[in-house]
Amino acid sequence: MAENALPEPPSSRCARRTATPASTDRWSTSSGAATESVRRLLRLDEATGWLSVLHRIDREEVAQLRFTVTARDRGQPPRTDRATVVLVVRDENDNVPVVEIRKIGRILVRDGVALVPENVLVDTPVALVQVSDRDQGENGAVTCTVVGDVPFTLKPAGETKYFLHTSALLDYEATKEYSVTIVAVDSGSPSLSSNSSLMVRVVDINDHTPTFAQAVVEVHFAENNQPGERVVTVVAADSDSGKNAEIVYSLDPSVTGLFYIDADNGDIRATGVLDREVRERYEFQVIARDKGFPSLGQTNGWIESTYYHTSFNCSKGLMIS
Ligand SMILES: [Ca+2]
Ligand SMILES: [Ca+2]
Ligand SMILES: [Ca+2]
Ligand SMILES: [Ca+2]
Repeated sequence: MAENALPEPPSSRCARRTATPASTDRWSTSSGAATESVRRLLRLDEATGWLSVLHRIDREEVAQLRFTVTARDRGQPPRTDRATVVLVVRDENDNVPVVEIRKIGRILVRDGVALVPENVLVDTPVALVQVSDRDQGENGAVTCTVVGDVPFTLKPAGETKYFLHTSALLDYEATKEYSVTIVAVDSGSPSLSSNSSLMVRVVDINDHTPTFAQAVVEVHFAENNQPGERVVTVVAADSDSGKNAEIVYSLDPSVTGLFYIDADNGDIRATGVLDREVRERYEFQVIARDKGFPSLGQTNGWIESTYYHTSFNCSKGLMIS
């Protein structure tokens, strides 16, 4: 009989009489391990021997019922006969596929979010996708696919497992997160499907060095300045994020004592009073470093320096850049 058959419509009668009514006037099921389920789910018409369902039977709970029917006549002494009935519940496709997304390797996956460093190679597995479907046969055979234009793809890793791989390089500076939708479809007719989502957050790696807008800047600065007067401000940019983009400025040691720089904002100031007659030109480098660190030891000491060549002319005239 079919799973989920409605209780007791005439068409759902599922058992045949095991003896002719003429020779029978009483039916009963025998006691045994299955009795409780049998009595809960089935009804036997003692007069006719028709067996019908009392409740919908869920094959995923009860796949088969086996019981004995006894026919007894009214003679004295009564004579009986017994038949074993095996009722196999035919599967209906009534369960949608279930997808579970789990951690794999060193990629963190928690609460539907995977944290994937931007420097992973193409074809890196980022999550394990486990599928299940409680139905039987084709009704429980599940196929998974990734939908949409995302740099991830599924590769089968057994009948019920897939690895979610990267299919292109990631770049945190271009795209910081992806919503990956996985559709699971069973092979039932009609088929059932379910959608699951994994949010992939791309983790920044320190892969950009700070850069100055100009490689060389010439500044004309008036002599007889105030000590500590600002000469110029240099600014470098870094495309990374957080610490990977925080910049520390420093000066070439050759001008230590003559000029100093604010490590955070790039203001370069003259320490003392400059005298053009003593020296009229200073040329030195400015260094910008970011505060990035290697991620998981995959790169080695990503502290980059960028040199900024700066010339200062001390002149009576004022600053011309
Ligand atoms: Ca199914
Ligand atoms: Ca089913
Ligand atoms: Ca950086
Ligand atoms: Ca980066």
